[in-house]
Amino acid sequence: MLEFNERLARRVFRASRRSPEFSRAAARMPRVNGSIGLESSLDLTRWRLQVIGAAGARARRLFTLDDIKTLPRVEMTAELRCIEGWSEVVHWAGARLADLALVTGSATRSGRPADPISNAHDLLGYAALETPDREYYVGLDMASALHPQTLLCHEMDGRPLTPAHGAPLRLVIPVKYGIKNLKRIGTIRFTDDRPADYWAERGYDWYSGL
Ligand SMILES: Nc1nc2c(c(=O)[nH]1)N[C@H]1C(S)=C(S)[C@@H](COP(=O)(O)O)O[C@H]1N2
Ligand SMILES: [Mo]
Repeated sequence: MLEFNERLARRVFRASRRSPEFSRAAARMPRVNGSIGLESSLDLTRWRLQVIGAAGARARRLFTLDDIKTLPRVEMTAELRCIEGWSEVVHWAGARLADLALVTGSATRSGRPADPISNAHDLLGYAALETPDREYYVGLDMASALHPQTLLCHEMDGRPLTPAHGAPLRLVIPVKYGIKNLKRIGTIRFTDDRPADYWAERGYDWYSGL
């Protein structure tokens, strides 16, 4: 049933269909929810975001937080919706995952910058994200990963992310439930194989679209 729903949802998914956004004044701080993959200590001076593309193409690149900050800055006030039944409007700042894919060329088979409109067949199928210790991991379909509201965030409510909310860098993806909004990203891997997903392995919906 979940897979049937996913096929339907993916057919009607459009990059132009946006999750609702709100005024900055409507934003609150959400509760801390989930600490899987955050329990081990993290040396922020040694942290790097590892981005891995298809084998053969430019395979592996490392980014510092300052590198991420050179990408166009995006601010967004959107809802974080947890599958447990609560939601909160949150103000975020960061960079689009699509812009990182553009710079690195790691989301395509050819190694060229991702171009979902005129070169869609060159895109790999999925993005796999995991914490540095690999304890928490999520899989995303490529259309959702490259959606314009899918952000790599380093600020929340106008301040740097706190460790409990995913410092130094977390995923914010309002077209998905909270479970996909992975905190403390270590690695982003683009692949044609459907990635493992922590909560899908425990019976939740792999797609988890909103
Ligand atoms: N690394 C990691 N990321 C995670 C989780 C987690 O347990 N570990 N929980 C997820 C869930 S279920 C939700 S609802 C959101 C909550 O984000 P918040 O703690 O910033 O409110 O983080 C998501 N990202
Ligand atoms: Mo959640």
